[in-house]
Amino acid sequence: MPFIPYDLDEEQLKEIQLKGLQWTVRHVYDHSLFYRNKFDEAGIRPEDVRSLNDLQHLPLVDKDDLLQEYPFPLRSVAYKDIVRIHASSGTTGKRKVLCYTQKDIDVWASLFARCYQMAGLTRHDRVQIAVGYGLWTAGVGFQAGCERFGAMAIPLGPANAEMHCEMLVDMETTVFCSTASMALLMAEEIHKRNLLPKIKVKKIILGAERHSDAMRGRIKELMGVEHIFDIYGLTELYGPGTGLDCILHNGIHYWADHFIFEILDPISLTPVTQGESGELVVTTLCKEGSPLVRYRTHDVTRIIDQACPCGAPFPLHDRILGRTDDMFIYRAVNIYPSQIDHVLSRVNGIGSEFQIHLKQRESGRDMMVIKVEREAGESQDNDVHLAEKVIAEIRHKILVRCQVEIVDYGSLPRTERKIRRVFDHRNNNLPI
Ligand code: DLL
Repeated sequence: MPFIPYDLDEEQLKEIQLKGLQWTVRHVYDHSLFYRNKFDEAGIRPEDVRSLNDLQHLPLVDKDDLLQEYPFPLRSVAYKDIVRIHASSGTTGKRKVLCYTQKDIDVWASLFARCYQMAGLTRHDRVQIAVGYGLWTAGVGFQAGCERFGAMAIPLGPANAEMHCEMLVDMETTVFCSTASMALLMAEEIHKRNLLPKIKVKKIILGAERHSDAMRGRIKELMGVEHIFDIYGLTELYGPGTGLDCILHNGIHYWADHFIFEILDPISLTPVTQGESGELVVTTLCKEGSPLVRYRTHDVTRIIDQACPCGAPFPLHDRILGRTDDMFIYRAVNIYPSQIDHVLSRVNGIGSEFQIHLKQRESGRDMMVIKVEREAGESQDNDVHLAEKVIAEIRHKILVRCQVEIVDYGSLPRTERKIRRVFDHRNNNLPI
């Protein structure tokens, strides 16, 4: 199957990146007032970009720029050449709207087809798509990629559990695609209905939100699948499908012939030491409608500096570890939800689902309450001991005191979209 160019070598990749960077900078300078102003302010002209090293001199673009330029931020083509728009799934403020030319749509479908190839699908696979369609890039991204790849798309969208179960059985679905939250919801539903002997799902492709090892473990166990693949992407970068882990699961291979990924320290905005984690900053190499030059994703990851034995010529980045803007401050300590997740994942007897509630006592002192589910089948008798264990681990690993409430398995909300973990009730400071 021709989607992944296995014969590409490092030198060729660099050449493609330089050409793509030069094309992009020229394209946006000539066609977008926003970019032209930004480059002029920085004293940079397109012909100044002579090597890949010159990328670091280009100004950064942030999500505020997109909001200010609403409704067509970064637009670098005439309106008549825009064939579609998508918008981010954000819940507050103005949406981030991005525009696509026909070429953008085609490139995106081909890149997505690579993801299916990377996951080892064949044209005999039947792909049930359980992510939302519409303004969000998810549904149409999974579907166009599936059609380009040549497998059978079963386009349900989030639908309801009943319908998903029915189609999983009747269509003999082999691959299930969803958010991590939805995959958990479905895995529990299949278990509850005792459907495992009737379904043929071998692979799950999930993304759109960070998820823990505990959550993956639970999904894998309940759905009896061989592989869970992590797919990354964001609306600004076409949508889902910027890369996927291969069956060796060493990290996410990203399409470095279409994007340049930099990892910067989110405070100093300078490159981190090779292999360190930091904020992912992306530049597109052939995107026409809304190209990105050094766009701050606010997602935290690291580049994994090793060749993967699978033979794919594309570099690896780690799973998304969190977002720089997810961080909250509790009793003067900076905490990412992923740190809490990490601690919880290693305590026996609790499930994968949790919520963090930040409150303020009358004394003005902050309080953090972690609600976490007891593992399925565990008795309540052990709750006090479990809570003490979690409190001690949080104190030991994150150096803060908290309260812990152990709640029934299945009592915290499940969602088919992205799940919310942090509820900040301090000064009516909702939500994170
Ligand atoms: O969530 C695109 C997508 C849909 C990706 C379905 C994968 C599957 P947005 O709504 O623009 O687009 O949100 C993008 O979601 O910046 C990350 O913070 C988060 N995200 C996406 N994929 C992952 C992942 C879609 N695999 C934002 N792991 C990104 C962790 C992810 N976080």
